[in-house]
Amino acid sequence: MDYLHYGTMFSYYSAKTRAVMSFKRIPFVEVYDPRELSGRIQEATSKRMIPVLVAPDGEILQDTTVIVDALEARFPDRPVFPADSAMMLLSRIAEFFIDELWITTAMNTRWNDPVSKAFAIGEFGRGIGEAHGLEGEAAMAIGQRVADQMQSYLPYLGIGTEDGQRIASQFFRTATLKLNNVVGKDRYALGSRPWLIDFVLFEGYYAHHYRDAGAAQQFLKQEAPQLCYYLDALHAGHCIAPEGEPGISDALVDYLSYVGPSAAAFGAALELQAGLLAAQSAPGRVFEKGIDPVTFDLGGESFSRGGSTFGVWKLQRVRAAYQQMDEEAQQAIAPVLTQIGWADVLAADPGFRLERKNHLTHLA
Ligand SMILES: N[C@@H](CCC(=O)N[C@@H](CS)C(=O)NCC(=O)O)C(=O)O
Repeated sequence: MDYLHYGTMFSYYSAKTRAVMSFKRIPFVEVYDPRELSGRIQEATSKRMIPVLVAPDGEILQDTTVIVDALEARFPDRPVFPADSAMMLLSRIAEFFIDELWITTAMNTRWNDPVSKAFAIGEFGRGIGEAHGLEGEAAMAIGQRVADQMQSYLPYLGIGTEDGQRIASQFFRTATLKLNNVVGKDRYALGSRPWLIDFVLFEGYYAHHYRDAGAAQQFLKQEAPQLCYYLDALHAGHCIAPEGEPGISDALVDYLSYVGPSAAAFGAALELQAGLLAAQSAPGRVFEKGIDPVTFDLGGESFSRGGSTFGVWKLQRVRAAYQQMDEEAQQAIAPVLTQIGWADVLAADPGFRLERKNHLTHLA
């Protein structure tokens, strides 16, 4: 039996795990079964989220970070983790950024553009409504219901106001033009073949900006054609030759120097708030909490949005990758970390540690 990947083409996070599996040439089937998701999968993971990966032996893996870590250990051929600790650190930084902050731009593109919104509601009807065994208007009504739920997150993501939408749009456009200088045909973030950082960037663009019809898609096709080529290649990762050593280009540093400081500022602000909550919580306990909006600099403008202790766990995971590096490697990458705005947050000691056990964030 093959792996079962519970996900959809229009889901932001599913793109990361699907592309990794494709690159690794792992046989898998993508399914979306609402009964399974609300039944045994939710029971096992305490969440109703996609993607979820069910292994041939029935093991259930939830969360893209957990899934990719497990796949890399089980399928070491065509690796996606660079052996070089500095390249891995940059990949983890990008992962925090794309998973936790860049999603704001993807939700903005999808739900605050009427063309994209209409397309997404249709996709939800076809993908989710029809999976419930419904057709036509009944399927579309389910699509509308899920769409309403997704749009209820917009204020939390900082894009419920016109000002927030404008700042997120500007950040999307500037970052995208810079990334378009990094990647292209046979050109990945770290060289001639993809690594984790590329699957993460693919997640950041594929389902919303690239796949939804609308203004962002037009912008990508017209202004960022190299990036479009790259996204197509990663969608068919099994065809990519795995040769080449990773390296850091000036164009990548330029891109990271634009997005990096915003990601670090967001992470630091969330961690500060999580520290206040941790001071009132018992160690060893489940620590899954929302974090009220924090204000930070996004692409040069003041921006506010909420977060979660889960996001802080992911930030601390980046810091752990830094702490595991030997001193020589830390010193060699120090100038780049300073340039991309991550030196301080990686060196900080927040005074508490989060861990993930049984699919949930815990206070250690
Ligand atoms: N941290 C999770 C995030 C997964 C996630 O948020 N998935 C979205 C779809 S792209 C979802 O299932 N959302 C359901 C909801 O928030 O109600 C991961 O990396 O897998």
